[in-house]
Amino acid sequence: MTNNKTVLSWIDEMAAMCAPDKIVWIDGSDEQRDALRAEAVSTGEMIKLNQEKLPGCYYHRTAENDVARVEDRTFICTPTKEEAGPINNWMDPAEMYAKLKALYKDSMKGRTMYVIPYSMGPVGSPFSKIGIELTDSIYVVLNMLIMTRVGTKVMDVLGDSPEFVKCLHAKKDVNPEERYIVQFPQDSTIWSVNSGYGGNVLLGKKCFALRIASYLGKNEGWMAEHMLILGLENPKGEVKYICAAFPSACGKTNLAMLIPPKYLKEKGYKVWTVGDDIAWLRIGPDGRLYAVNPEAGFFGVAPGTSEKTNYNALAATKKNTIFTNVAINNDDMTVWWEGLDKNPPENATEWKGSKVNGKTYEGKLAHPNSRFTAPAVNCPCISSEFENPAGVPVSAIVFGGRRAKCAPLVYQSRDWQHGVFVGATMASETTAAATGAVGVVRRDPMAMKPFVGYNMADYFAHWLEMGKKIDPEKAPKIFHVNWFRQDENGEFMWPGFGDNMRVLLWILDRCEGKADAVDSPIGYLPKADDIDVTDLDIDRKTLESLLSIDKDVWLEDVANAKEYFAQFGDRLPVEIKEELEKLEANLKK
Ligand code: OXD
Ligand code: MN
Repeated sequence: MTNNKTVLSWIDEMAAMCAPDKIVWIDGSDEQRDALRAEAVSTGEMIKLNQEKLPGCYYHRTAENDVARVEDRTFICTPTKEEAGPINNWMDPAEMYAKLKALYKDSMKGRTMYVIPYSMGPVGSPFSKIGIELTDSIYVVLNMLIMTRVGTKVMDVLGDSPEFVKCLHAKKDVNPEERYIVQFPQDSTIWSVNSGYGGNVLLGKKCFALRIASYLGKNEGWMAEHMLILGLENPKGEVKYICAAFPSACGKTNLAMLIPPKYLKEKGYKVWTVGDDIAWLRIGPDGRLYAVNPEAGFFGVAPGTSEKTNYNALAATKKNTIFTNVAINNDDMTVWWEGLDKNPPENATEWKGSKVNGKTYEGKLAHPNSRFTAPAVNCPCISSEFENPAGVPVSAIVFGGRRAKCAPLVYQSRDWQHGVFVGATMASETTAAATGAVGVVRRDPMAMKPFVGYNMADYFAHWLEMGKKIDPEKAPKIFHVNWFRQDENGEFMWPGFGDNMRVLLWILDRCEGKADAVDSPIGYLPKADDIDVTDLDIDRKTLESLLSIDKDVWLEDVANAKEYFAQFGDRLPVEIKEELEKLEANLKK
């Protein structure tokens, strides 16, 4: 497929270490994909689902000890510990390479090494980057074919260039004690061993598109962010784009595929999905910020996904989808998970593989982190700009988290620097609803805590730098939202889901200078009258309370943030420190 010397000598070196029986290049053709599906079914690696109800859909079960990303075994191996920063695991690169080489040695004996050339972002777009993943897992190949753009066309674009991310994955015996997910940012290299679970082995996603890409972005003047991208179309047919970052389990996929409330739908409002997890952001020739989704599919959490909660995501899983660790309905070989409907299959196989009566089974039929890998093109609301190599212009950036008491429904930062501070202080809480206690705060700057490929303090500095390069007239406005505010009884005050559109409309009105706001110690708050509550069962008092701030709660949060920032020492940009001091002073006024 290629004469690229760097590629060929790297593959030779990796093959000499892993000792596969054969090497197979993945060309991106349907024929090869179909043959691999058949082979995986013949060995039991995949199970064929009902091809009439779910055409092209397959099932895979991972090892019980291998069902999620493993943050404690994920490393950023920069030459010095300081470059990786205080919140990443670090090991000296030479030491880590030596350790892993011993694990990879002969790991593919009797197996096939697949070579997957892939593009993150539309093939050939100036936004895009190329990776090559070597893996001994057909499951990985089939997932990569959905999640990225794969094959000969990618090698054609790469040509003789040595610029690609070198990704190596060996499944080995999935020993959790010897599981490593390792990024070497300076070498554009990712080594993953002893896992077969998505986030650890689909190396284009978190490892490349966030960790390695965030490092490349810092050096090259762009950004890789844990953000959804959506387009909101108004009745005049104008579409404005919003990028939003939320920690896991805060509804990113749901917001990206939102269905507007009935009265807005009738007026002609629509939402289009560009991406549900990752955004690559670059400054365009006109000085505006543009976003591309580097992925080609959705690797979504299945439980909780239903026609009601996310019609579009569910629709996307109806063909050419891989289901991992959900339950199987043996009567018709379809899939089921908690929250799909209220009708668990009687004749089920639960995620670990036992046959059970789903109606009386006490445990979970699907693993809480069970997933679907669905092609983005299946999504009914996929944006017409999804493949646009130039990306979409970003009007607003939204940060958010789960905050029972602290953050109001929405507020706007005063300017870019303040917006960066708002992102840097992002946090989410674990809930303790039973006792009514406020949960434990986990700080998760820009939702990048598990994904930043270098020192988080330098990452804040990079955000600040980017703000200086974007045309100030055209810079996205930065907001913070909280769909999870609770009342005294621990009840959610805001309905969420499709109704979040009402908040997005205020955000876009602010971007266009059409809506008013109240200045407050934390930033600009909406007036209750400016949030459209047509057809919504919410009283004025609740709405006002959603838009209020409790200074004592905020001062506690300031103290928590101060403690968090202290770990970055002198490396923390002064601007962040200044903003924190300003906030504290405002709250004490
Ligand atoms: C995540 C994911 O864990 O997208 O954030 O899978
Ligand atoms: Mn994610």
